Order: sequence, then C-alpha cells, then structure tokens
Amino acid sequence: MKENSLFNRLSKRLESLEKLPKIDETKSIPKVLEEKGFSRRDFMKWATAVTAMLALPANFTPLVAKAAEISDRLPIIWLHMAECTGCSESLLRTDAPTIDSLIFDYISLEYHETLMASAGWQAEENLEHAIEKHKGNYILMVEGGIPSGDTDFYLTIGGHGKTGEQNAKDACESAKAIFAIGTCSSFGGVQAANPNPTGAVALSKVTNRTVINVPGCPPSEKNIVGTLLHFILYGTLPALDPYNRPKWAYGLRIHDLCERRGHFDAGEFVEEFGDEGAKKGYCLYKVGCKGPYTFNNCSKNKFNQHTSWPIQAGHGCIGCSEPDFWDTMGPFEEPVADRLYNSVFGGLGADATADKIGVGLLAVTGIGIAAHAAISKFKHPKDEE
Ligand code: FSX
Ligand code: SF4
Ligand code: F3S
Repeated sequence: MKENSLFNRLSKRLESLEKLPKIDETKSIPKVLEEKGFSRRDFMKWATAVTAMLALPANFTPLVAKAAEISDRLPIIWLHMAECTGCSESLLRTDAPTIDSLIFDYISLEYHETLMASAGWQAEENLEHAIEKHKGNYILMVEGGIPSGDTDFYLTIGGHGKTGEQNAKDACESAKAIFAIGTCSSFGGVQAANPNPTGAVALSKVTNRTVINVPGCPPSEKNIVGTLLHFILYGTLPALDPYNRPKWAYGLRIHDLCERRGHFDAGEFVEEFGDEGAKKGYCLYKVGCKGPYTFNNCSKNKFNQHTSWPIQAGHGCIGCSEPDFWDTMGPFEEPVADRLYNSVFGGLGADATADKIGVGLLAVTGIGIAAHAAISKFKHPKDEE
C-alpha cells in the first residue's frame, strides 16, 4: 500500500515535469543515447542499476528511466570554487562516455565554467542571466571549498572583483535545490586543511539554505547523477545522515561493503605493500585503510566506468568522503589507533556487531578500532523545507 502511494506520487511528479519545455525540441535524451550507440536495453539495464542504488523496489525502474529521460527539463547552474576540478572530471572525462556522463553532458547545464565556451566578462554575465532567467527553478551544484571572511579575496572572480563567497551566496538564494558536489564543497576539503590559509569553508557555512552534501574527492559519477535523479523523482530532500549526505549513497561504511572484509574478520592483513598478503588480497587495515571510519558506496559504484576502486587497486581507503579527512585520517598508510567512528545507526546495531567480530580478532593481532557511536555529538541537518 505504502509502495503504491509512493509510486503514484512519483509518477504524478514526473508527469508534471514532462510538460516543461525541453532544451532542444529536436533532440531528447533517448535520442542522444541512441546516437552514441546505447540500445534501449542498455538504457533499461542502467536504469535497473540506478533504481537499486537509490534503494527503490525493482518495479520503480520505469520511473527512474523516465526521470533520466526528462532530466533535460531542469536548468542546472554549476559553480567552481577552490578545488582541482576532479569532481567535474569524475563525471565528464571518460574516454568512452557512460550513460551517466552523456546524460550530464546533455542536460540543461546553464552555466559550468569548465564546459562553457565563454570566458571573462561574457561568462560573468552568463551567470547573472542564468540566475535571473531561472530564478527559483534551477538546481545549484557547487564544486570546491569557499575562501571566506577576511581571506575571501583569495578567490576573486573576474572583472567585477566579486568573490567566490559572494557568487556562491547569490546563487544559493534563488536555487530550487542546492548540492555540494565533492568533499571540498561539502566540508572545505584540501584547502581547508590545517593551517587553512584562505579560510576555506563548506558551502553550507555561507548560506542558510539546506545543502545536500555529495562528498568524495572526487565523488563517483553515480553518486552525482543519482542525487540529481533522486531530486527529479521526489522533488524533496532525500533521507540525510548527520552530515547532510544522502543515506542511499553514504548510509554504510566502506568497511561494511568491502570485498576484503572476510580477511579482516579472519585476521589476515597486508603487513607491507607488495608482500604475500597483498598478493592474496588481504585486508589493508594495517597499512592504513580508513574504511572502518568512512561512509560511502565506492565498492558498489567503483570508478572509471566501474573498473576499480581504491581498495580493489590495493591501497586502503583514505577517508575521502569524511569531514576534515586531510587532518584527521593521516598518516594515510598507517592505522590510527583508538579513532572513534560515527555510526549512522545511532548506537549498537548491526554496525557494532560487525565490528565486535573484528575488534575481537584485532585484539589478538594487537590492533584496536574503538567502536563508539559518536552520533549524538553531531548536530542534525538544518531543516527548512
Ligand atoms: Fe578535486 Fe572537486 Fe577533491 Fe575537491 O573534487 S577531487 S579537490 S573534492 O572539489 O575537484
Ligand atoms: Fe576493507 Fe579496509 Fe575494512 Fe580491511 S579495513 S576490510 S581493507 S575497508
Ligand atoms: Fe574515497 Fe575511500 Fe572511496 S578514499 S574513493 S571513500 S574507498
């Protein structure tokens, strides 16, 4: 019954979005995909995988497919702040484009500094026009940390002498929904690492609006596109964790979804890179893996067209989707003793049970993971909508 009413609600929303004008009447997303050699079958297979990723029942697949097909109806403004552009690269620079990257290439990206042809004054004007034209209707995606306060001038953009902080504030004001793409925009990232000379902060620190964080340095293309499709489908905020990360993507720890987890539980560890254990694919905890403290779905989504992910490639997770990971997760190739991990399950649940097994064995092998649920010390997401 509950599932039926959700199905009906999402169908109704998609029907109303479908009535909005397309960017180009002569083209459509199915047509673009077909031109690039993707069959309807490939597309439906992709939609099935996205439906599972968004934790929706399999019979919602046609709705997810429809959401992707009409994703060109929503204007998107993408701002770059202080960062390396890895988030955009993660999504767009694949040698053989994926369905995710093609959709993103085609949707109505009204403003994206890396992709658009214009530069300088013209680009600045484009941003103002895009904000004005789509007031209250555009989705704002921001990549990068934001130099703020007395040191905001470190990110001064173009001839108007406007700072990145001011640009981000202005763009947030009339956005329909706001996504911080990447760890820099979500939490400050590398430029906010100690001593943070530019006073870089997260996007959520320069606006009172609710910001949905999609961290990872960079985040996977699937998490970026999934966040967009979720919004198209629901039109509301997804369930969020205490760091405003969508739970469908960041609800479980790397450690919970890790293909080497059996070796952790069995006490089989890589002692140094290149040793016998490394060749056998043993657990990377002793060479610094921060998977037990990191929430993300990398083992499911992987990177580079689903080829691999850090742990499969033989290096531990460095915690790149967690706040302040540059300062708190180092040294990257050594374990951090007694580190608390944050449990989104709010205490002793499946999470703690899984860890107790590991902790028991780790005590024998002489290492410790402190398994305390520290959730209560984090404030809950701002809830304005
Ligand atoms: Fe780079 Fe994006 Fe890291 Fe940051 O990704 S991959 S430094 S999260 O803002 O460009
Ligand atoms: Fe996987 Fe790292 Fe956990 Fe080992 S410590 S099981 S490598 S996430
Ligand atoms: Fe980042 Fe760890 Fe995934 S380093 S990419 S969260 S495996």
